[in-house]
Amino acid sequence: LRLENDLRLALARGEFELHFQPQVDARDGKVVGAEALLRWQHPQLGPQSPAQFIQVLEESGLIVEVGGWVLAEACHFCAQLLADGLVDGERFSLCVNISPRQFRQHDFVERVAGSLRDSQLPNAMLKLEITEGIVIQNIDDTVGKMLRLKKHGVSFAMDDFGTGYSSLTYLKRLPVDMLKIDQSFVRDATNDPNDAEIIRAIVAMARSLGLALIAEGVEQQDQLDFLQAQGCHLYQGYLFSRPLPQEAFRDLLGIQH
Ligand code: G
Ligand code: G
Ligand code: MN
Ligand code: NA
Repeated sequence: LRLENDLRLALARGEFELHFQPQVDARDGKVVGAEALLRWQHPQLGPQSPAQFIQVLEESGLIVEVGGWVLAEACHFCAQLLADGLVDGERFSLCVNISPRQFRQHDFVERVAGSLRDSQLPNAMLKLEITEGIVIQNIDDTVGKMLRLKKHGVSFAMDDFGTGYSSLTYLKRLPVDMLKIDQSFVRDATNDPNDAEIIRAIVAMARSLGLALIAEGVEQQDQLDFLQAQGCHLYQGYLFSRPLPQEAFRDLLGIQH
């Protein structure tokens, strides 16, 4: 309850910020996207990890307000990158994590459309990361909202893929555009044959369903080599870059140019 109250105050006091982790196409080394990741700078305790507080936001319902702030802030930041000529509007995607409770809001579609309108970010640059947790609640409602957003030009990535139900039935019904291979499989891909096999299966699945694919949590060259050999080309992980504060992310794009 103490944490919940601190989080409420954090929003009011502007203690949240967003970091951005680059997503790289290894074929030409270009930064083709970024995932917005929530950070909380507590005035006394210093940086707090979302791993510790996302669940409290979700359970208290505060995630609706905080998630709204994340969307607005991320869209605004990305629109500025575009205006400054630092990203290619045709190739760069802004990825924003959406929690189940946030997605279930009856006006979720309108809220997303509102953030896009206010920021003037081209709709096609926004990609929403959802988890299987969202789907299990109510598949018809989920598909309905996704289709309405896709009509606006927004796309979807299935986050942490392989860790939830990963039912093929769900995947076939869901209008997702991209699968994100969970970092737990990437971590042991080069020394656990089961994880290597799971990755092969996910790559095959993405290919047969015509979905884009990105691997998360790539930290080592041998992991990258393995994934590339399987035919995965997009990466997000410490091998390329940690999540960066806004200024550092801008600098990275500037160097690339
Ligand atoms: O950011 P890591 O850097 O520590 O994130 C930890 C967890 O918090 C991950 O599961 C990530 O998806 C989640 N997370 C980070 N930022 C956000 C956000 O803006 N919204 C939601 N719903 N989850 C987030
Ligand atoms: O659940 P989700 O996939 O949204 O969370 C992304 C999380 O993964 C964030 O906490 C981010 O900081 C973390 N992350 C990104 N790249 C790496 C990496 O190479 N290694 C590890 N251990 N974590 C990573
Ligand atoms: Mn994510
Ligand atoms: Na993930």
